Amino acid sequence: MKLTLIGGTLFVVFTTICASQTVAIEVRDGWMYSADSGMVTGAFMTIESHSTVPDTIVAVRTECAEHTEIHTTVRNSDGTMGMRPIAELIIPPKKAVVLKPRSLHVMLYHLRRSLRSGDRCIVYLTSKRHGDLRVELRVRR
Ligand SMILES: [Cu+2]
Repeated sequence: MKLTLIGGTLFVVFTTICASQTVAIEVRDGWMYSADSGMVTGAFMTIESHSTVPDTIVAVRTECAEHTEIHTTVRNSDGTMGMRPIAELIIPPKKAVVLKPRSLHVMLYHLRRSLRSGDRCIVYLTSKRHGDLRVELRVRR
């Protein structure tokens, strides 16, 4: 009886630790614009930290596209908007970083297949602290 109780307590402690690790960085609301095979498109999502320490996204990869980059949107000296790649995306502790049109986004180059509204594409963000984070992108028009 005593052993069962200890076992139960250990189990609860163990699952609590695991649960808190899996939600340290939560990625949600992933979506991307539809595009034809071979084309370029943008992907968006919310990356929320439940952690007390900063984390950094250092890479993005997907089987949907041959090449991916994290982009930020900038205003050019002539007033037009442009974008440029960033090597790392910092996720501050207890904050949400929102990737959205005309702001931060993931650029998918040379799609391996046409992606239409309703399709799905899986993307992996590589976090310095938590390894690969899986994100399901819903394709929208
Ligand atoms: Cu871009």
